[in-house]
Amino acid sequence: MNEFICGMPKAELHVHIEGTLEPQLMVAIAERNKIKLPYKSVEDVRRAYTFEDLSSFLEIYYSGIQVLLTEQDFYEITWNYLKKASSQHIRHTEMFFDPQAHITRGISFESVFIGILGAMMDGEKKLGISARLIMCFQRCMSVASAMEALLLSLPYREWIIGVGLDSYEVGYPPKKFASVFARARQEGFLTVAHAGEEGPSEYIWQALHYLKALRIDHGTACIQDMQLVALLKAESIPLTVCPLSNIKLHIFDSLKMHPLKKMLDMGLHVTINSDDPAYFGGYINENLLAVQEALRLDHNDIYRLARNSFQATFQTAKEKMTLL
Ligand code: ES4
Ligand code: ZN
Repeated sequence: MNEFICGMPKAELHVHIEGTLEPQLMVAIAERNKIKLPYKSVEDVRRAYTFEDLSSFLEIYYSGIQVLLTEQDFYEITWNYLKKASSQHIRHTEMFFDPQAHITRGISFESVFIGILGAMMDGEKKLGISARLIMCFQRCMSVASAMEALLLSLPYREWIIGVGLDSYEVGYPPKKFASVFARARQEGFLTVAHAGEEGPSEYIWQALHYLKALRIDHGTACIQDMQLVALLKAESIPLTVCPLSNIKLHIFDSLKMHPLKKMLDMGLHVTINSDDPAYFGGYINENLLAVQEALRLDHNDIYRLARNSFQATFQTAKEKMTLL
């Protein structure tokens, strides 16, 4: 079973590039950029990675991001992730990045984007992995700030497949960003949104209705609302579930309590993803291995998860053929 899980081709649809910054690379980049970290060693960084909830995680995550200054830094984190992804038999990945977290620190959109794009091109050429980018707006920031990021991205539109919504969830309903998402759709971006991670199922309704999200990131709160489950099934909306993330952020008490198997059995289009692998203790294979064991998934379940991951990509039917 473990070989089957690790060796099968898969797609990853929910990973934050900034969340792949491993402690070792964080320390190395901090040294190069002459930034003083609040940690004494790599072990010290790892020890800081215990979280009570989404907010306490995001504080650490945004503080880690501060070491990223140059195009080279963005190239390196992306390249590191793509090497790791390829070693785990990920054939295709759709990666989030958080431009506002960098622009607000005085870093140009261009440095962030060009660094990431360079690694994506090398990934395609040297590793044979196909990678796409989704730009996330931070829901805790203003609509004007999101619109500013959207406008800055327009010169690079052909290399950014979609827009998403992330960061602090409770108290920040998706509805607020309807106008930004409408503009993004007009400009040709596809749309996704984090919803129903820590927040209520109502936010999933809103993401579908007001943002026209084509996929929901996390979305586990849907199981509290059977009408919503029926809609997600009827419309085949993929849910990009991140089990280790959910446990680290105490969304569920343990993997055994995770609703993934229930969601599969209800016929929902779920996929498994790593979210912020450097912070949550595992990449995609570790997530799959952990849920397989905790929820006693069989070969059929695992196969469905992998098949779902390819079906849910933003690749065209023709492009999908080349991934398998
Ligand atoms: C995130 Cl786990 C999670 N949730 C929401 N926003 C995020 N950004 C990075 N990781
Ligand atoms: Zn996420």
